[in-house]
Amino acid sequence: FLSGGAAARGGGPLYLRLRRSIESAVEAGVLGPGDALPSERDLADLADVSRVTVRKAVRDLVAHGLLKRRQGSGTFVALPVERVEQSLSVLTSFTEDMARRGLAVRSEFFDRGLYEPTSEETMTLGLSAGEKVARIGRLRMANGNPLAIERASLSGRMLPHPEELDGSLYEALDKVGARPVRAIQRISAALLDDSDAARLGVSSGAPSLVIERISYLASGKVVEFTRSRYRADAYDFVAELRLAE
Ligand code: 16G
Repeated sequence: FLSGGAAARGGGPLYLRLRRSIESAVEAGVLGPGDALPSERDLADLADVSRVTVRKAVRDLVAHGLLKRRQGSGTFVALPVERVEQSLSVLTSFTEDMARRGLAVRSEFFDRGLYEPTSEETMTLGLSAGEKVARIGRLRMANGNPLAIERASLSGRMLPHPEELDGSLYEALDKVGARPVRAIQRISAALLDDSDAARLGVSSGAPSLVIERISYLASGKVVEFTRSRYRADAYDFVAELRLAE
């Protein structure tokens, strides 16, 4: 797939040209999911570029999720992510959703603390004067695949120690009798910015589904205002529709 050398094709820096050649080979099916990439030295010979150039192109493609490195055995074309479906008609947590599918849940926290609320948070959560907001920022993964970035805001009274949250938010809320029973969800589309794209392992500017959930207690009090960004290539929302009565 590199016949004629990467340098022979197109313009721009060599490593970008090599990157494009590898991408085209995967798109055309010349290199399939799970296939091993030739060694760094072979790639350099085939494409007639230096090993530094090969390293740069491969590092880029690993960062963008097209290639995966396996310790000790080389670099492979990544397997396509399995799409996950979430029902739009039941109020469940991410942990419950993934557990039901037999997928292992893991979250990486990038934010956990009490803050001065923004006016949007004060309004949406109905915070009283002087009340802090608890913020939880997480990268959410299923079977090791990053699926979504979630930023949740809750009243500081409802979640006074956000830094102690380790597992499921809904489970923690359940323990204090504050598990939401109703939610309004809004879904829109947006392109990922550089930092969220890097966290999700996709290229910046990749599409995402933005989901805003405001959830409520039976009393009508707002529990959470959560803005999530789900990878558009890995997530489907499914709703059952019935004939109007
Ligand atoms: C879901 C909810 C999110 C909620 C979280 C709790 C959507 C779009 N969002 O991801 O609002 O905070 O579940 O999950 O479904 P946890 O109990 O696993 O922390």
